Amino acid sequence: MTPATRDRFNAIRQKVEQGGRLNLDEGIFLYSPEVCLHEVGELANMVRERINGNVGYYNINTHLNPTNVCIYRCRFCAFRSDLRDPKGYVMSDEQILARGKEAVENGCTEMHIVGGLHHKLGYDWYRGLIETLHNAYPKLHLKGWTAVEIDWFEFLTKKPLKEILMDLRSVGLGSMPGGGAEIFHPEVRDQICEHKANSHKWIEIHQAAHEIGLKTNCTMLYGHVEQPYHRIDHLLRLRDLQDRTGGFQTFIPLAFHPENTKLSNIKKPSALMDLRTMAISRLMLDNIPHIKAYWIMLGIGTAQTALAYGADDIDGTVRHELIYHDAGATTPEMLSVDQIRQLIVEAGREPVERDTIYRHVHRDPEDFKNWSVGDEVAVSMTVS
Ligand code: V47
Repeated sequence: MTPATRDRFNAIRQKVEQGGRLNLDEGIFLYSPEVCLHEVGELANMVRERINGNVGYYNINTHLNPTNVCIYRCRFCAFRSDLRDPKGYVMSDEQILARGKEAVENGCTEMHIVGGLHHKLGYDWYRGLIETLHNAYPKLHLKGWTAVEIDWFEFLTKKPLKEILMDLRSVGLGSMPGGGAEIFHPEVRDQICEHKANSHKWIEIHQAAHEIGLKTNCTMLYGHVEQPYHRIDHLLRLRDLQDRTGGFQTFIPLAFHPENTKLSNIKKPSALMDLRTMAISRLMLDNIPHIKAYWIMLGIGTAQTALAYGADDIDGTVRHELIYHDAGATTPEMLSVDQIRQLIVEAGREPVERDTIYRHVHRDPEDFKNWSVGDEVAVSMTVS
């Protein structure tokens, strides 16, 4: 680093060590290639250990994408289909229930449910799917429907957001995933997904969820047409909502996968960019307890490394993931529990199984499928 860059970085280091909050300019500065990535990582690791100690969290989960038919044509998406495209599908109740059965038989605590906005299916179909699964498998946590879907339900039902969210919760929705956030800034959003819920709507929906006590996650899709300014602006909007509600559990930076998308001319971000984004996210989001290195998207090696660059969670064992695999992800379709624990151990962290809302999961050593939840995991958000 040049002396001027070193001085500026040292001032940031001091601020972070004292529990100070980084601003827009400081965040953008950390993206400059002349700022040593490994020092940014070391700083993020300090914050990560302050908040989460030496733990590496994982869960045992599965995905359900009940339809890929979608009214929107987001340019980064390889998963969606037109209504009459032979690739389009809608799962039947039997298929959906079979997935629930498979999940429970494999000891899953969570099902992550997202799909497309199907032109011909009403709100009752999306609601009924949650109800059917929950009635059949009440212990399975249903983390479902992104803010983009909730926005669509608002359009379909013309009901207030909180009413919709409470209705979904009453039939078994446990929490909401963080998808659909992409990049909030309109300079970027208008280029990649101009028609869907805008940043204000996404934030309004997560705020409504938090206000009724529904926990949610948040994401950022990076590595396409955005610049560092747009990424930091995005993180600050999330930080601002978290200051107001405290309802976000984990932030997941999502690296763009270009294959089979309308942006296939763009190169996938490098592992170094992934690690830098992970570290900067940890540093900017000083009020979000967890940062997830989603191994499906990062690849196993980068996800392991990310556990030393700010991340404390690597998502789950996963099954039936389609969004990334349709876009060229070369990661396995799933990991066994032994494999996921081993990769956390290899990274020098202590593997801890959590449920979706970050409670410890205890399993009967004689019968893996017999599990119960304990206390919430410990996080320390203050600097002593
Ligand atoms: O919103 C879609 C992204 C998201 C591509 O909450 C793509 O725990 C890269 O939100 N390349 C859905 N990204 C996935 C998601 C998620 C994943 C894991 C955990 C959680 C959680 C949430 O995936 C979409 C979009 O941002 N996406 N296509 C693509 N080609």
